[in-house]
Amino acid sequence: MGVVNVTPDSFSDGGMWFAPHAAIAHGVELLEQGADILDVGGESTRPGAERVSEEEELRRVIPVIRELSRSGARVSVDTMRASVAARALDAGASIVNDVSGGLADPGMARAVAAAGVPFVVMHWRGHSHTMQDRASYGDVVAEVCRELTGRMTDLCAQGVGRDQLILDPGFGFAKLPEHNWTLLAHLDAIVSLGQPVLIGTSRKTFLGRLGVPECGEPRPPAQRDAATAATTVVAGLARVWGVRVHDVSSTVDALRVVTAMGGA
Ligand code: PMM
Repeated sequence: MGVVNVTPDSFSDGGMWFAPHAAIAHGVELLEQGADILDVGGESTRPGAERVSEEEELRRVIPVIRELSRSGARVSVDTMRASVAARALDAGASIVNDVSGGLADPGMARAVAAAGVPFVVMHWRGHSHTMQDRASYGDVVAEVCRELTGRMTDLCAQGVGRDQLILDPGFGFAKLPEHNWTLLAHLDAIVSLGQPVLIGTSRKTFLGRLGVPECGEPRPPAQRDAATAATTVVAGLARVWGVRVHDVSSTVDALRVVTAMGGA
């Protein structure tokens, strides 16, 4: 899954694809590099980010989704708003990726149930401006599994089909670096919940801290792709369904390594 952020302020590529034509061209490039799905989002979820209005989110994503879908791409919409999800599906998207797993908007479950499309349910404990205050766990793997299971129960009770659900442990969302590493080491626990699993480690800060002294600044996001590819190998070996990444070329190579090993 290649990331198309139509935002001025995403942590890793904010502003680079903000104009619709730039976002569309970037999406086409990611497809050429081997992306199966393009994830189009108009709201930054980096730690501390403020929300954008619904109108602005629609203005950012709908033309990009319409054009990329028209050209044959499989598109997911990265949104926490039911109204944006519904409009995106009308414009050609076929997957809803909600980092709040349906918690941010009480109308999301109904919208996704009515549409019958795949729904990415990410582990989430609150909006970006406060989420890192909630990064407190006794056993992060057990708690993420329990909270994702709770979301599944709740969503199914609201009419969403179990076969629609894709689970995501939410790397970087209400997680400290040690939580991210523990989750990466135990992806099998998330996979064993029985649903397809998506992960989004790409260029996240915990990777930028590798090899940097504790008091130093993390490496800039564009220098985190080799570490991202290493996490993709881990994910592939754990048999996750998908990886959400900024750099598709290195991801495809990483997955080729996993596939080649599988055939050996
Ligand atoms: N991370 C971001 C945005 N959307 N969606 C899913 N399912 N999983 C993630 O980990 C995730 C996401 C934030 O990263 P970005 O600012 O680079 O898009």
